Amino acid sequence: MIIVALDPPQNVDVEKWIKIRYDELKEYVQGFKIGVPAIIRVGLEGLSKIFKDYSGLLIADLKLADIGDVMALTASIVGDYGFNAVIAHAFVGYSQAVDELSKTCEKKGLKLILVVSMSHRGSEEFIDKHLESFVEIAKRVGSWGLVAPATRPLIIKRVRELIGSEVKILSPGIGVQGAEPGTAICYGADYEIVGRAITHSENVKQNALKIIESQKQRVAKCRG
Ligand code: BMP
Repeated sequence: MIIVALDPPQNVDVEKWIKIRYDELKEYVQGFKIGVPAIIRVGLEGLSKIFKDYSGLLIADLKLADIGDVMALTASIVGDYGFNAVIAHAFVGYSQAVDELSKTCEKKGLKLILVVSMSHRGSEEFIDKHLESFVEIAKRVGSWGLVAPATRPLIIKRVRELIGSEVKILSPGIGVQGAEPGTAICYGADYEIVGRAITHSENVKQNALKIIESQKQRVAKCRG
């Protein structure tokens, strides 16, 4: 299960870059995650045209971290342009923050995904110290999914123990950041988020298929 992170590099025709990757990959992956670089360059109007017929996961990764009203407004806007999931930070807390966002997500039919740990080393400086509280917030608001790092799979294992089996775990860090395909799923994740290892390669489709195959093999091994 793969979600492709579409983060276009600077010197490309962004809309074309995204469209080509969307067309080549949509049959093989479960979703696309669109981050700040693509959203600010293409705009929501342009993105909604590219993805208009897509029925998989379409995640707006703005990593919201604001007061509840503003996060709710932002989520509502991206929902109007066809996104069906949003990512927000849990560290802003429950009251007047994630609680309000979660209500709007529910109203708009958006899947809420909360970041409880990140794939870079700096996550250990502050975020990871509060892992259990962040998972608690996710439980309290009935979050659809959580982000936890493939680069530190023991965290995924811990998050899975804490959250139970219903909530989805999405794990970035496969490929360029060092984790092997399948690692996160073996430790309890549902989806592996893969960006540059697929999108910055010469043959996008071939590379995606290779990663999907290697994910399958690792998962088959770890599940015995
Ligand atoms: P890549 O596979 O190219 O390293 O991309 C990873 C993607 O996952 C990026 O879009 C990044 O914003 C996102 N991400 C991450 O790398 N670590 C996190 O902890 C959370 C993320 O959303």
